[in-house]
Amino acid sequence: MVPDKAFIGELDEVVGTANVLTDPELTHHYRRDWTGRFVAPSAAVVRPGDVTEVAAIIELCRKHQVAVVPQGGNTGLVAGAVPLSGELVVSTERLNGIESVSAGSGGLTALAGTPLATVQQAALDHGWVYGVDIASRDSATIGGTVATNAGGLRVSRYGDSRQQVVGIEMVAGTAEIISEMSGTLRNNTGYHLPSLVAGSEGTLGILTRVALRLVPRFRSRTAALLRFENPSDATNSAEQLRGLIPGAESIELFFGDGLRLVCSTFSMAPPFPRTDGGYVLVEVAGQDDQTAVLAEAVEVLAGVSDVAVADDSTGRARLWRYRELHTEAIAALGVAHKLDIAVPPGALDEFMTAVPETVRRVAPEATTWLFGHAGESAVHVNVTGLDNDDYSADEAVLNLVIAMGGSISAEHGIGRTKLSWMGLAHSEVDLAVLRRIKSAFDPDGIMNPAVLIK
Ligand code: 2HG
Ligand code: ZN
Repeated sequence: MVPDKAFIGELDEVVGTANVLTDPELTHHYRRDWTGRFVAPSAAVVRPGDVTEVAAIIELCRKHQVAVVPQGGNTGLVAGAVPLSGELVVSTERLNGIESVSAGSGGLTALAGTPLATVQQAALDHGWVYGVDIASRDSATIGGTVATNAGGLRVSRYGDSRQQVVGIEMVAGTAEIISEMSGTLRNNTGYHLPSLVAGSEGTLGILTRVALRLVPRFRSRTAALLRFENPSDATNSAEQLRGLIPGAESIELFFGDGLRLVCSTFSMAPPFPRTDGGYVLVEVAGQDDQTAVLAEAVEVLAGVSDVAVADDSTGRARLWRYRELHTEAIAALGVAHKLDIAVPPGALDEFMTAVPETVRRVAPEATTWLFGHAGESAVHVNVTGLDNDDYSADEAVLNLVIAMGGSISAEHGIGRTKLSWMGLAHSEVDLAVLRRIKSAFDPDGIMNPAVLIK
Protein backbone atom coordinates (compact mmCIF):
# COMPACT_ATOMS: atom_id res chain seq x y z
CA MET A 1 0.00 0.00 0.00
CA VAL A 2 1.07 3.60 -0.66
CA PRO A 3 0.89 5.81 2.48
CA ASP A 4 -2.59 7.35 2.81
CA LYS A 5 -3.96 10.12 5.07
CA ALA A 6 -4.85 7.82 7.96
CA PHE A 7 -1.42 6.23 7.88
CA ILE A 8 0.28 9.65 7.81
CA GLY A 9 -1.78 10.60 10.88
CA GLU A 10 -0.44 7.55 12.72
CA LEU A 11 3.13 8.46 11.70
CA ASP A 12 2.59 12.00 13.06
CA GLU A 13 1.78 10.47 16.43
CA VAL A 14 5.09 8.57 16.47
CA VAL A 15 7.53 11.29 15.38
CA GLY A 16 5.58 14.58 15.54
CA THR A 17 4.10 16.44 12.55
CA ALA A 18 7.33 18.33 11.83
CA ASN A 19 9.05 15.05 11.03
CA VAL A 20 6.56 13.78 8.49
CA LEU A 21 6.90 15.48 5.10
CA THR A 22 4.50 15.19 2.19
CA ASP A 23 4.67 18.62 0.55
CA PRO A 24 6.31 18.01 -2.89
CA GLU A 25 8.63 20.99 -2.40
CA LEU A 26 9.88 19.69 0.92
CA THR A 27 10.22 16.11 -0.31
CA HIS A 28 11.96 16.97 -3.59
CA HIS A 29 15.45 16.23 -2.29
CA TYR A 30 14.35 12.80 -0.98
CA ARG A 31 12.58 11.84 -4.19
CA ARG A 32 15.41 12.43 -6.67
CA ASP A 33 18.59 10.40 -6.91
CA TRP A 34 22.01 12.10 -7.19
CA THR A 35 22.20 11.59 -10.96
CA GLY A 36 18.75 13.00 -11.66
CA ARG A 37 17.97 9.87 -13.69
CA PHE A 38 15.37 8.69 -11.17
CA VAL A 39 12.74 11.03 -9.74
CA ALA A 40 9.60 9.91 -7.91
CA PRO A 41 6.60 12.17 -8.58
CA SER A 42 5.58 12.29 -4.93
CA ALA A 43 6.51 10.73 -1.62
CA ALA A 44 5.97 10.72 2.10
CA VAL A 45 9.12 11.08 4.20
CA VAL A 46 9.46 10.30 7.89
CA ARG A 47 12.41 11.34 10.04
CA PRO A 48 12.64 9.30 13.24
CA GLY A 49 14.73 10.65 16.13
CA ASP A 50 15.77 7.35 17.75
CA VAL A 51 15.70 3.61 17.38
CA THR A 52 12.41 3.17 19.20
CA GLU A 53 10.74 5.58 16.78
CA VAL A 54 12.21 3.60 13.87
CA ALA A 55 10.78 0.40 15.37
CA ALA A 56 7.37 2.04 15.85
CA ILE A 57 7.39 3.22 12.22
CA ILE A 58 8.22 -0.26 10.91
CA GLU A 59 5.51 -1.72 13.16
CA LEU A 60 3.01 0.65 11.55
CA CYS A 61 4.29 -0.21 8.07
CA ARG A 62 3.82 -3.90 8.81
CA LYS A 63 0.32 -3.29 10.08
CA HIS A 64 -0.67 -1.32 6.96
CA GLN A 65 1.60 -3.24 4.54
CA VAL A 66 3.38 -0.04 3.50
CA ALA A 67 6.71 -0.53 1.72
CA VAL A 68 9.75 1.34 3.02
CA VAL A 69 12.85 2.85 1.40
CA PRO A 70 15.55 3.59 3.97
CA GLN A 71 17.55 6.68 3.06
CA GLY A 72 20.83 8.11 4.36
CA GLY A 73 22.56 10.91 2.45
CA ASN A 74 20.85 9.90 -0.83
CA THR A 75 24.18 9.84 -2.65
CA GLY A 76 23.74 6.30 -4.05
CA LEU A 77 24.13 5.79 -7.78
CA VAL A 78 21.89 2.75 -8.43
CA ALA A 79 18.45 4.11 -7.46
CA GLY A 80 18.48 2.08 -4.25
CA ALA A 81 17.13 4.83 -2.00
CA VAL A 82 14.46 6.63 -4.05
CA PRO A 83 10.74 5.91 -3.58
CA LEU A 84 9.91 5.21 -7.22
CA SER A 85 6.99 2.91 -6.36
CA GLY A 86 5.47 5.17 -3.72
CA GLU A 87 7.36 3.66 -0.79
CA LEU A 88 7.61 5.54 2.51
CA VAL A 89 11.05 7.14 2.81
CA VAL A 90 12.52 6.59 6.27
CA SER A 91 15.33 9.12 6.48
CA THR A 92 18.10 8.62 9.05
CA GLU A 93 19.08 12.29 9.02
CA ARG A 94 18.09 12.90 12.64
CA LEU A 95 20.07 9.87 13.83
CA ASN A 96 23.22 11.92 13.69
CA GLY A 97 26.17 11.88 16.08
CA ILE A 98 29.38 10.20 17.13
CA GLU A 99 28.69 8.28 20.32
CA SER A 100 32.17 7.15 21.31
CA VAL A 101 35.73 6.93 20.04
CA SER A 102 38.30 4.84 21.81
CA ALA A 103 41.72 6.42 21.31
CA GLY A 104 43.35 3.44 22.99
CA SER A 105 41.85 0.63 20.99
CA GLY A 106 40.74 2.31 17.76
CA GLY A 107 36.99 1.72 17.90
CA LEU A 108 34.21 4.17 17.06
CA THR A 109 30.46 4.03 17.45
CA ALA A 110 28.11 6.39 15.64
CA LEU A 111 24.45 6.84 14.85
CA ALA A 112 23.60 5.68 11.34
CA GLY A 113 22.79 9.12 9.91
CA THR A 114 26.17 10.61 10.81
CA PRO A 115 27.96 11.92 7.70
CA LEU A 116 30.99 9.87 6.68
CA ALA A 117 33.20 12.99 6.85
CA THR A 118 32.23 13.46 10.52
CA VAL A 119 33.22 9.85 11.26
CA GLN A 120 36.52 10.36 9.44
CA GLN A 121 37.26 13.56 11.37
CA ALA A 122 36.38 12.01 14.73
CA ALA A 123 38.78 9.14 13.97
CA LEU A 124 41.56 11.59 13.02
CA ASP A 125 40.97 13.67 16.15
CA HIS A 126 41.74 10.56 18.18
CA GLY A 127 44.84 9.58 16.21
CA TRP A 128 43.17 7.00 13.96
CA VAL A 129 41.75 6.75 10.45
CA TYR A 130 38.46 5.36 9.19
CA GLY A 131 39.43 2.99 6.35
CA VAL A 132 36.66 3.92 3.91
CA ASP A 133 36.80 7.09 1.85
CA ILE A 134 34.53 8.13 -1.03
CA ALA A 135 34.12 11.40 -2.91
CA SER A 136 30.62 12.01 -1.48
CA ARG A 137 31.99 11.88 2.08
CA ASP A 138 30.30 15.14 3.18
CA SER A 139 26.77 13.98 2.34
CA ALA A 140 26.94 10.17 2.48
CA THR A 141 26.04 8.75 5.89
CA ILE A 142 27.87 6.02 7.74
CA GLY A 143 24.69 3.90 7.81
CA GLY A 144 24.20 4.28 4.06
CA THR A 145 27.81 3.41 3.33
CA VAL A 146 27.59 0.28 5.48
CA ALA A 147 24.18 -0.73 4.09
CA THR A 148 25.55 -0.48 0.54
CA ASN A 149 28.97 -1.85 1.48
CA ALA A 150 30.59 1.27 -0.01
CA GLY A 151 34.13 0.74 -1.22
CA GLY A 152 35.83 3.87 -2.48
CA LEU A 153 39.40 4.95 -2.73
CA ARG A 154 41.26 2.84 -0.19
CA VAL A 155 39.90 -0.65 -0.77
CA SER A 156 43.34 -1.84 -1.92
CA ARG A 157 44.58 -1.55 1.63
CA TYR A 158 41.61 -1.72 3.98
CA GLY A 159 38.83 -3.46 2.07
CA ASP A 160 35.30 -2.09 1.74
CA SER A 161 32.78 -1.13 4.44
CA ARG A 162 32.07 -4.76 5.34
CA GLN A 163 35.64 -5.09 6.58
CA GLN A 164 35.28 -2.11 8.94
CA VAL A 165 31.95 -2.81 10.60
CA VAL A 166 32.23 -4.77 13.83
CA GLY A 167 28.82 -4.04 15.30
CA ILE A 168 25.35 -2.91 14.31
CA GLU A 169 22.04 -1.90 15.75
CA MET A 170 19.15 -2.16 13.35
CA VAL A 171 15.41 -2.40 13.12
CA ALA A 172 14.54 -5.43 11.02
CA GLY A 173 11.52 -5.65 8.74
CA THR A 174 9.81 -7.48 11.60
CA ALA A 175 10.14 -4.24 13.67
CA GLU A 176 12.45 -6.10 16.07
CA ILE A 177 15.53 -4.23 17.28
CA ILE A 178 18.67 -6.25 16.64
CA SER A 179 21.60 -5.00 18.68
CA GLU A 180 25.08 -6.39 18.40
CA MET A 181 27.25 -3.43 19.32
CA SER A 182 30.03 -5.04 21.38
CA GLY A 183 32.53 -4.02 18.69
CA THR A 184 35.03 -6.78 19.43
CA LEU A 185 37.60 -7.10 16.67
CA ARG A 186 37.31 -10.88 16.67
CA ASN A 187 33.92 -12.47 16.97
CA ASN A 188 33.47 -16.06 15.96
CA THR A 189 30.11 -16.80 17.52
CA GLY A 190 28.29 -17.88 14.40
CA TYR A 191 26.63 -15.87 11.62
CA HIS A 192 28.16 -12.40 11.62
CA LEU A 193 25.21 -10.04 11.35
CA PRO A 194 27.27 -6.89 10.71
CA SER A 195 28.81 -8.56 7.63
CA LEU A 196 25.43 -9.78 6.43
CA VAL A 197 23.79 -6.38 6.77
CA ALA A 198 26.70 -4.67 4.98
CA GLY A 199 25.59 -4.63 1.35
CA SER A 200 21.97 -5.59 2.08
CA GLU A 201 20.82 -2.22 0.64
CA GLY A 202 17.98 -1.69 3.09
CA THR A 203 16.27 -4.95 2.17
CA LEU A 204 16.61 -6.49 5.65
CA GLY A 205 15.97 -3.50 7.86
CA ILE A 206 17.18 -0.03 8.79
CA LEU A 207 20.55 0.50 10.42
CA THR A 208 20.37 2.85 13.38
CA ARG A 209 23.87 2.55 14.87
CA VAL A 210 27.22 1.10 13.86
CA ALA A 211 30.46 0.09 15.61
CA LEU A 212 33.55 0.45 13.44
CA ARG A 213 37.13 -0.61 13.66
CA LEU A 214 39.62 2.14 12.86
CA VAL A 215 43.05 1.77 11.27
CA PRO A 216 46.31 3.37 12.43
CA ARG A 217 47.18 6.83 11.19
CA PHE A 218 50.47 6.91 9.30
CA ARG A 219 52.98 9.74 9.65
CA SER A 220 53.92 9.97 5.99
CA ARG A 221 51.86 9.93 2.84
CA THR A 222 52.93 10.39 -0.79
CA ALA A 223 50.86 10.49 -3.96
CA ALA A 224 52.11 10.23 -7.52
CA LEU A 225 50.28 10.92 -10.74
CA LEU A 226 51.74 8.99 -13.67
CA ARG A 227 51.01 9.70 -17.30
CA PHE A 228 51.38 7.00 -19.96
CA GLU A 229 51.42 7.73 -23.66
CA ASN A 230 49.62 4.48 -24.32
CA PRO A 231 46.33 4.01 -22.40
CA SER A 232 46.86 0.24 -22.23
CA ASP A 233 50.18 0.75 -20.45
CA ALA A 234 48.35 2.81 -17.83
CA THR A 235 45.74 0.10 -17.25
CA ASN A 236 48.26 -2.71 -17.07
CA SER A 237 50.56 -0.70 -14.79
CA ALA A 238 47.70 0.04 -12.40
CA GLU A 239 47.00 -3.66 -12.03
CA GLN A 240 50.73 -4.37 -11.66
CA LEU A 241 51.14 -1.79 -8.88
CA ARG A 242 49.07 -3.88 -6.48
CA GLY A 243 51.91 -6.40 -6.40
CA LEU A 244 54.70 -3.84 -6.64
CA ILE A 245 53.66 -1.75 -3.65
CA PRO A 246 52.30 -4.02 -0.94
CA GLY A 247 49.73 -2.04 1.01
CA ALA A 248 49.35 0.85 -1.48
CA GLU A 249 46.32 2.82 -0.24
CA SER A 250 44.94 3.83 -3.62
CA ILE A 251 45.59 2.85 -7.20
CA GLU A 252 43.27 4.84 -9.46
CA LEU A 253 43.01 5.11 -13.23
CA PHE A 254 41.64 7.65 -15.72
CA PHE A 255 42.18 8.72 -19.30
CA GLY A 256 42.85 11.83 -21.35
CA ASP A 257 39.21 12.47 -22.33
CA GLY A 258 38.11 12.45 -18.66
CA LEU A 259 41.06 14.61 -17.63
CA ARG A 260 40.29 17.21 -20.29
CA LEU A 261 36.63 17.24 -19.27
CA VAL A 262 37.56 17.80 -15.60
CA CYS A 263 40.00 20.58 -16.51
CA SER A 264 37.56 22.40 -18.77
CA THR A 265 34.57 21.99 -16.42
CA PHE A 266 36.44 23.28 -13.38
CA SER A 267 38.87 25.64 -15.16
CA MET A 268 41.86 23.71 -13.89
CA ALA A 269 45.33 23.65 -15.40
CA PRO A 270 46.26 20.15 -16.59
CA PRO A 271 48.99 18.31 -14.67
CA PHE A 272 51.32 17.88 -17.67
CA PRO A 273 51.80 19.63 -21.03
CA ARG A 274 50.06 16.75 -22.87
CA THR A 275 46.56 15.67 -21.93
CA ASP A 276 46.09 12.47 -23.91
CA GLY A 277 47.02 8.93 -22.90
CA GLY A 278 46.27 7.16 -19.61
CA TYR A 279 46.82 8.24 -16.00
CA VAL A 280 47.44 6.33 -12.78
CA LEU A 281 47.13 8.00 -9.40
CA VAL A 282 48.82 6.02 -6.66
CA GLU A 283 49.02 6.89 -2.96
CA VAL A 284 51.24 5.22 -0.41
CA ALA A 285 51.29 5.73 3.36
CA GLY A 286 53.71 4.57 6.05
CA GLN A 287 55.63 5.69 9.11
CA ASP A 288 58.67 6.84 7.07
CA ASP A 289 58.94 8.87 3.89
CA GLN A 290 57.31 6.82 1.12
CA THR A 291 58.87 8.59 -1.89
CA ALA A 292 61.57 5.96 -2.40
CA VAL A 293 58.96 3.15 -2.25
CA LEU A 294 56.99 4.86 -5.00
CA ALA A 295 60.05 5.67 -7.11
CA GLU A 296 61.24 2.07 -6.99
CA ALA A 297 57.86 0.80 -8.18
CA VAL A 298 57.56 3.38 -10.97
CA GLU A 299 61.00 2.34 -12.27
CA VAL A 300 59.59 -1.11 -13.03
CA LEU A 301 56.55 0.12 -15.00
CA ALA A 302 56.55 0.21 -18.80
CA GLY A 303 55.65 3.35 -20.72
CA VAL A 304 55.63 6.06 -18.00
CA SER A 305 56.11 9.42 -19.72
CA ASP A 306 55.40 12.00 -16.98
CA VAL A 307 55.36 11.91 -13.18
CA ALA A 308 54.09 14.40 -10.59
CA VAL A 309 54.73 13.65 -6.92
CA ALA A 310 53.23 15.28 -3.82
CA ASP A 311 53.89 14.53 -0.16
CA ASP A 312 52.10 17.49 1.43
CA SER A 313 48.35 17.64 1.86
CA THR A 314 47.82 20.57 -0.55
CA GLY A 315 49.85 18.92 -3.28
CA ARG A 316 48.12 15.58 -2.81
CA ALA A 317 44.69 17.21 -2.87
CA ARG A 318 45.64 18.93 -6.14
CA LEU A 319 46.48 15.59 -7.76
CA TRP A 320 43.37 13.91 -6.36
CA ARG A 321 41.08 16.57 -7.85
CA TYR A 322 41.86 15.28 -11.36
CA ARG A 323 40.42 11.90 -10.37
CA GLU A 324 37.73 12.81 -7.85
CA LEU A 325 36.06 15.46 -10.01
CA HIS A 326 35.28 12.99 -12.81
CA THR A 327 31.79 12.27 -11.43
CA GLU A 328 30.82 15.93 -11.16
CA ALA A 329 32.34 16.85 -14.52
CA ILE A 330 30.38 14.07 -16.24
CA ALA A 331 27.20 15.12 -14.39
CA ALA A 332 27.63 18.61 -15.84
CA LEU A 333 27.11 17.07 -19.31
CA GLY A 334 23.70 15.68 -18.37
CA VAL A 335 22.34 12.49 -16.85
CA ALA A 336 24.89 9.66 -16.93
CA HIS A 337 24.18 5.95 -16.89
CA LYS A 338 26.52 4.49 -14.30
CA LEU A 339 28.01 1.04 -14.04
CA ASP A 340 30.56 -0.03 -11.45
CA ILE A 341 32.11 -3.28 -12.50
CA ALA A 342 35.11 -5.48 -11.83
CA VAL A 343 36.81 -8.04 -14.05
CA PRO A 344 39.21 -10.80 -13.05
CA PRO A 345 42.69 -9.38 -12.29
CA GLY A 346 44.74 -9.17 -15.48
CA ALA A 347 41.70 -8.67 -17.73
CA LEU A 348 41.12 -4.96 -17.22
CA ASP A 349 42.81 -3.74 -20.39
CA GLU A 350 40.88 -6.21 -22.53
CA PHE A 351 37.66 -4.90 -20.95
CA MET A 352 38.64 -1.23 -21.34
CA THR A 353 39.51 -1.73 -24.96
CA ALA A 354 36.21 -3.50 -25.69
CA VAL A 355 33.79 -1.20 -23.84
CA PRO A 356 33.63 1.88 -26.08
CA GLU A 357 32.92 -0.27 -29.16
CA THR A 358 30.40 -2.35 -27.19
CA VAL A 359 28.49 0.81 -26.32
CA ARG A 360 28.83 2.29 -29.82
CA ARG A 361 27.23 -0.79 -31.35
CA VAL A 362 23.99 -0.32 -29.40
CA ALA A 363 24.06 3.46 -28.90
CA PRO A 364 26.15 5.15 -31.61
CA GLU A 365 25.25 8.63 -30.33
CA ALA A 366 26.41 7.98 -26.74
CA THR A 367 29.78 8.78 -25.15
CA THR A 368 31.62 6.38 -22.84
CA TRP A 369 33.78 7.55 -19.93
CA LEU A 370 36.07 5.16 -18.06
CA PHE A 371 37.83 5.71 -14.74
CA GLY A 372 38.14 3.98 -11.41
CA HIS A 373 39.74 1.68 -8.97
CA ALA A 374 42.13 -0.21 -11.20
CA GLY A 375 44.18 -1.60 -8.32
CA GLU A 376 41.25 -3.98 -7.76
CA SER A 377 40.59 -4.35 -11.51
CA ALA A 378 37.40 -2.36 -10.95
CA VAL A 379 36.24 0.47 -13.14
CA HIS A 380 33.39 2.94 -13.54
CA VAL A 381 31.71 2.96 -16.91
CA ASN A 382 29.69 6.14 -17.35
CA VAL A 383 27.64 6.62 -20.49
CA THR A 384 26.21 10.01 -21.45
CA GLY A 385 23.88 10.98 -24.26
CA LEU A 386 21.26 8.28 -23.58
CA ASP A 387 17.62 8.63 -22.60
CA ASN A 388 17.04 7.96 -18.90
CA ASP A 389 15.05 4.80 -19.54
CA ASP A 390 17.20 3.44 -22.38
CA TYR A 391 19.00 0.43 -20.92
CA SER A 392 20.67 -0.73 -24.15
CA ALA A 393 24.17 0.41 -23.19
CA ASP A 394 23.76 -0.80 -19.58
CA GLU A 395 22.79 -4.20 -20.91
CA ALA A 396 25.60 -4.45 -23.45
CA VAL A 397 28.25 -3.51 -20.89
CA LEU A 398 26.92 -5.83 -18.17
CA ASN A 399 26.72 -8.71 -20.65
CA LEU A 400 30.35 -8.09 -21.56
CA VAL A 401 31.27 -8.13 -17.86
CA ILE A 402 29.46 -11.42 -17.31
CA ALA A 403 31.05 -12.94 -20.42
CA MET A 404 34.48 -12.00 -19.03
CA GLY A 405 33.70 -13.59 -15.65
CA GLY A 406 33.49 -10.23 -13.87
CA SER A 407 31.20 -8.71 -11.27
CA ILE A 408 28.24 -6.49 -12.31
CA SER A 409 28.65 -4.42 -9.18
CA ALA A 410 32.03 -3.74 -7.65
CA GLU A 411 31.04 -0.80 -5.50
CA HIS A 412 27.65 0.88 -5.78
CA GLY A 413 25.44 -2.17 -5.28
CA ILE A 414 22.55 -3.55 -7.31
CA GLY A 415 19.79 -1.10 -6.37
CA ARG A 416 17.03 -0.97 -8.95
CA THR A 417 19.24 -0.31 -11.93
CA LYS A 418 20.92 -3.72 -11.99
CA LEU A 419 18.13 -5.84 -10.52
CA SER A 420 17.37 -7.50 -13.87
CA TRP A 421 20.94 -8.79 -14.07
CA MET A 422 20.94 -10.50 -10.66
CA GLY A 423 19.93 -13.71 -12.44
CA LEU A 424 23.14 -13.55 -14.44
CA ALA A 425 25.25 -12.79 -11.40
CA HIS A 426 23.84 -15.64 -9.26
CA SER A 427 22.50 -19.13 -9.79
CA GLU A 428 18.83 -19.92 -9.11
CA VAL A 429 19.92 -21.77 -5.96
CA ASP A 430 21.87 -18.73 -4.70
CA LEU A 431 18.92 -16.46 -5.38
CA ALA A 432 16.51 -18.75 -3.55
CA VAL A 433 18.78 -18.76 -0.48
CA LEU A 434 19.11 -14.96 -0.61
CA ARG A 435 15.30 -14.68 -0.71
CA ARG A 436 14.98 -16.94 2.32
CA ILE A 437 17.53 -14.84 4.24
CA LYS A 438 15.55 -11.72 3.37
CA SER A 439 12.31 -13.24 4.53
CA ALA A 440 13.82 -14.13 7.93
CA PHE A 441 14.36 -10.40 8.51
CA ASP A 442 11.44 -9.12 6.49
CA PRO A 443 8.64 -11.70 6.30
CA ASP A 444 6.16 -9.22 4.80
CA GLY A 445 8.55 -8.05 2.10
CA ILE A 446 8.16 -4.37 3.01
CA MET A 447 11.87 -3.44 3.18
CA ASN A 448 13.04 -1.83 -0.06
CA PRO A 449 11.09 -4.38 -2.11
CA ALA A 450 12.14 -3.06 -5.54
CA VAL A 451 15.83 -3.28 -4.77
CA LEU A 452 18.56 -5.96 -4.88
CA ILE A 453 16.42 -9.07 -4.90
CA LYS A 454 12.99 -9.95 -6.26
C1 2HG B 1 33.99 7.19 -7.68
O1 2HG B 1 34.76 6.24 -7.64
C2 2HG B 1 32.56 6.97 -7.31
O2 2HG B 1 34.36 8.34 -7.96
C3 2HG B 1 31.57 7.48 -8.36
O3 2HG B 1 32.31 5.64 -7.01
C4 2HG B 1 31.67 6.77 -9.68
O4 2HG B 1 30.50 8.47 -10.86
C5 2HG B 1 30.76 7.28 -10.80
O5 2HG B 1 30.33 6.46 -11.62
ZN1 ZN C 1 34.11 4.37 -7.19
